[in-house]
This record gives sequence, structure tokens and C-alpha cells, in this order.
Amino acid sequence: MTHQDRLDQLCINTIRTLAMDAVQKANSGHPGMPMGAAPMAYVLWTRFLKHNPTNPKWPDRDRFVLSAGHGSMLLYSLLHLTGYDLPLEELQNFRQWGSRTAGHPEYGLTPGVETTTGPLGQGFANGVGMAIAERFLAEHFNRPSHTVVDHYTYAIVSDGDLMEGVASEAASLAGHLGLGKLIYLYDDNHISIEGSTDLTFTEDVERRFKAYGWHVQRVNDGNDLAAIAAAIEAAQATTEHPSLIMVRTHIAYGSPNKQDTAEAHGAPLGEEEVRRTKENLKWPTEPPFYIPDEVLSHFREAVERGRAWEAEWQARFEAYAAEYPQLAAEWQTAMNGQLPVGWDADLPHFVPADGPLATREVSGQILNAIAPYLPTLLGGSADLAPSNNTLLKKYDSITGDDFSGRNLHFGVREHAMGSISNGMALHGGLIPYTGTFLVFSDYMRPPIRLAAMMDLPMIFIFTHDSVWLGEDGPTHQPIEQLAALRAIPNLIVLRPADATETVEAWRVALTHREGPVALALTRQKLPVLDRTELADADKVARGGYVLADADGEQPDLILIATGSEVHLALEARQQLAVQGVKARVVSMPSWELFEQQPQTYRDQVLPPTVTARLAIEAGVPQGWHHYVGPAGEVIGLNRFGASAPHKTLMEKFGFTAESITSRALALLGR
Ligand SMILES: Cc1ncc(C[n+]2csc(CCOP(=O)(O)OP(=O)(O)O)c2C)c(N)n1
Repeated sequence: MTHQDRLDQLCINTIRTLAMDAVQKANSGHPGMPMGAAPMAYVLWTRFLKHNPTNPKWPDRDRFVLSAGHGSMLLYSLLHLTGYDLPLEELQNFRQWGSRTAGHPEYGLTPGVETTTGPLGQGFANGVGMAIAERFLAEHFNRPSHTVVDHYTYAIVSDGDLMEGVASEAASLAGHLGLGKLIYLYDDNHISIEGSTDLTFTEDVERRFKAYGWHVQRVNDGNDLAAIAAAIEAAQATTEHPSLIMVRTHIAYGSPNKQDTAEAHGAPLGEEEVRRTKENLKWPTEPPFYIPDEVLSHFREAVERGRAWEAEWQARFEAYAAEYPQLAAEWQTAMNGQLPVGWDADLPHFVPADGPLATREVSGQILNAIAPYLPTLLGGSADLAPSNNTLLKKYDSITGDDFSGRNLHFGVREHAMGSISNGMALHGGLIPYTGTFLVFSDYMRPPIRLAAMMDLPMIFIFTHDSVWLGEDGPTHQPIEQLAALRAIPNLIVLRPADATETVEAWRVALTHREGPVALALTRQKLPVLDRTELADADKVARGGYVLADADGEQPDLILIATGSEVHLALEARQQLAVQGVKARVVSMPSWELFEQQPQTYRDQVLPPTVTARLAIEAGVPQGWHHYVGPAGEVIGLNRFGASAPHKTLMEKFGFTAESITSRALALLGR
């Protein structure tokens, strides 16, 4: 054994023992995965990963995703050892209240964590998004002999990751696009929670990934550092295909009784087994969390190396900025997540004569009006672009050979579309958007939830937002989807009532940077409301506003509606006026934005003294009682839809001005 070999072993065993000790102390967690995957992680982090521990946000760093997020102690050990702002006490407080070492890696909580992982498969797909972002930004910003975007995206993925459908969707697209700078290490340990992967996972992963168009290699011994390094080098040299390196590892490597068993997956090894494992690894049994000095100083070389890398990049960037000042400024704006001044110069303006217009159609006009001002606005649809109106008409499609276009085609892969777009947002520099039917938001729920958890400024476009899509019938008609989206904390759901509100909804979507926005847009045409008679739509940003009032007097009744039901409420208001009933119409495009308003504003819109309230929305009534109160009622849908023309459905389901009027009169006891 050379000195270097001995040092390598010490470093790897440090990762293993830190994981064992932290899980043991927390009495909870997953020791096995970090113990098995430590060698590949060590090789990657000390010999390949271009990162700067003292500036985790250096824009051109390599991205590293621990998709098998349950092995979080692997990542925390690496972050601590290589010199990120994650002191040893944080590792000793693993999984405790207030610590920065949560059970699964959390983006925004721990410096150096690139994405929140834990739900298996998500990290896999996030990495694909990061690699797409890198390639798009490189294409857009790099110039001959001026390379400012040039990095790899690495991940460690597990059996569970590869079993999840979302990984298949993402792998298929990554292979199709030939993402050569995407390199995944597969922790092929043959164990998941219920036991051997022989129970459920016997497919030929190698041939599967080759079929997707990936470059696949095998490392038969997960402790063979030279073989791991050689495979990573070969993966880097493969520029036209993403790479999967299948590394045969052993869960809980070194544990005399738990290695290669599912028992080591998700529970502490136990005091006694920890002791025996340390003995087996020729490690001092005391103290816990022991880090030999030479190990720390070896890992900490990452700090100087990282500074030098960033400094070298900074010099490159300055030379670039000198030659291309405008591009450099554009880059800065994009990377800072800012909108260029004047981005909204060409936002369309609508008057009633422009209508009727479907809000999806208006959304398409808006996208095309802002795209020239937002060079890194990048998105697409899951094969529904013509229906979702997500196409940027003046721009080409992105293909495996050419990333100069602006239209991404996700294929029929909603789940991966969401997760990949999250990865694009996490990378930075892009404004990602997605498109599909509202009913298929169910297929995207995991990434929407994670976007909300990570405060990602995602824009999720959902069209065909109600049963009024008509003939496609119940399978395509969203009923509970609005309620389901509203249940996600930190997600803003916006359902604009007409073209003008759609413009304002998009304004919110682009300027809201602290979390995702879901736009619910109609398939069918709606009248463009007459803003000379009604309130301005700029109050969309307040979530709800008085659209039409009862002529300065206290209203007898408040009609609250969203989206395509608002114009019906306005018609009902007129019918009620004929009957001597003074009704106020509140347009409520977003509950979440309304809830953020001061109580005084909310009370102005919904005066507590007016208890006769009727909410109208073509979806489950769930949640509306909060706004209509005990004396109010909801016109909603408590059943799945039906296949029929939309006008027929509106009559059958009681969504006409006449039926709203009679419900209102009944509510008032008339
Ligand atoms: C979407 C999702 N489903 C279920 C789980 C619960 N879970 C955590 S790890 C795991 C499987 C573990 O197998 P593997 O990925 O091979 O990890 P290893 O046992 O090698 O650590 C499961 C089912 C999860 N984290 N995410």
C-alpha cells in the first residue's frame, strides 16, 4: 500500500464512520448507503467535482445531486470535510430540530445542497434539467474562445431511483437529447427496503439504459478507486450521450453482520455493531465523529482548489465581459434571477371587441410577446403545445443536435417535465415553464410540491381548466385539481377570468420569485370584460377584488367567482338588479394572494356584515366555505363531468346566469 492508498482508505472510512455515528446518535437514518457508496463519492468529490466550498453558488460549478436522498449523511460528510459552512456540530445534530442536517437533503437549508431529494427519482430528473440548463446557457452565452458556461452534472442514484417511473421518463429524454455532460453513478448494491432487489428489480439495467441512448459502463468492485476514476474519465470523454456508471457496491460495507442486508438500509447499526464495524475497518472505536487530521487536511484541499477554479473562471468572465458587455450584462441579470428592464413593454392589452378569447390563447400571445425580452425563458409542453399555446412561434425547437432554439419538447412525460423543469430552475439562469392540461397536474404533483418546498420560481401552465372543455369527457375534465393544487403550501394558483386578468396573472407569475405559480386557463372562449365599466384588473395581484359593486351601497349579496365563472356572475348580478337585489361580484383569481392581503383589504372586499354569499366555481366546493361562511352557499361540482358540448354541460350542471340568479334569490329567502 502506498501512502496515497492509505490516505484514500482513511478518507473513505471517515465518511463511513461519520455516517454510522450520526445515524447512531440520532437513533434514526440510513447508514448503509453512505458506507457502500463512500468510495465512489470520494473519488468524484476529490478528483473530479469542480466546486468551490467557500462559494457554493459559483455559477459554473459542477452540479452534484444525491438522488438517493436517504443517504444524506454521505452528502453532509462530504460537505463538512471539503470545507463548506457545515460544522461538525451540525453532523452531530443530524435530524434534530433546528439543525442544517435534515433527514433528507433540503435545498436552501444546507449550503452545497443543490436540490431537495428524498422522494426517489426526483433527483435523477432534476439532474437532467440541470444538464439541459447548462447546455442551453452554453449555447446562448458562450462565444468562440470565450467559454463562461461549461460544467458537468453528476448524481449518485440508487436502485429505488431507477425503479421510479419518473427516472425512466427523464432518462429517455436525456438520451434523446444526448446530454453528454450528464454523468450518473449508480449505487448498484442489490438491496432495497424489503430485501434483495431480486424481489422486484431483475431487469437488465445496462441494456435498458443503452436502449435509452446512454453510455453505460460497469465497475464490478465499488472499492476499486482506479476503476471508478477511469469510468468517470471515460464518461467525460463521451460527449454525445449521458453516462451511467453501474458501480457494484455493498450496502453497509464493513459491517460484519449487516453488510449486504436490508437491515442496514434504514436503521442505526446499533452500538455493538458500530463498534465491531470500526474494528473491522481498523478504526478507533472512540471517540465518535473522529476525523484524522491528515484526512481533514486532504479533503480541505478542495477549498484552495475551489478558489483557484473560481478565480480562473472569473478572469475568463471578465475577458468575456470586456468583449461582449451586453451579453455579460444579460448573463448577470439572468443568473441573478432578475427580469430585464422593459420586459413587459409588449404585453398585450385587450378590449371587449377583441373577444371572445380563451385565456389559454391569451397566454400564448403573452408568452410570444415577452419571449424576445426574456432570452432565457425556456419551457414547453408535454406534447400538448398546440393546445396549451406554449409554443414560442419565432423560435426553433431544441433538438439533440441544436440547442439554439427556445422550445423544449418534453414528450408525453408530465412527471419528468415537472422534475426536469425544477432542475432547470435550480441550475439558475433560466425562467422555466411547463404546459399540460389541468387534469394532468395529478401526474406532476410530486415536482410541484417540491418546487413549492424549495421556493422555486416555476411557472406551471395548465389549460383546459374545467369541465367546460366539453366533449373529451370525465377523464379530461378537472374537478378536484384546483382544490388539490390549493392544498399545496407556497404554491400560488391563479385562475384568471378573462384576457385582461390573464395578462395580470402572467405578470404575477414572472415577478413572483419566492415560489411556484400555477396558471389555470380555459380551453373555451370567454368575453373580454369591459374595464371601462368594471374595476381594473391590476388587483389580480391582490388575489381577489371587487369587480362590480352595488352602486356605493351595502350589497345584499356577494357573488364570488373565479375564471370562466366570473362573467356568469356578472350576468347574474344584472338579472338580480332587475329583481331589486344589489349584488357585488368579487373576482377571486387566487386564494393564496388574497390571503396575503391585510385584513382591512380582505374586509373591504368581503365585508363581514354581508353574510349572504354565493361562490361559483366549476370544481369541488371544498375550501370555498371559508369565504362564503356558514350563511353562504357554493355552486360547484361534486361529481365527475360528462362527455358533451360545453354549453350543454353548463345547463345540466347549473352553471348559467339564470341558475345562479335563482340560487341567489333562494339564498336571500326570496
Ligand atoms: C418516491 C419514494 N417512495 C418510497 C420511498 C421510501 N424509500 C426510501 S429508500 C427506499 C428504497 C431503498 O432502496 P435503494 O434505493 O436501493 O437504497 P439503498 O437500500 O441502497 O440505500 C424507499 C422505498 C422514497 N424515499 N421515495
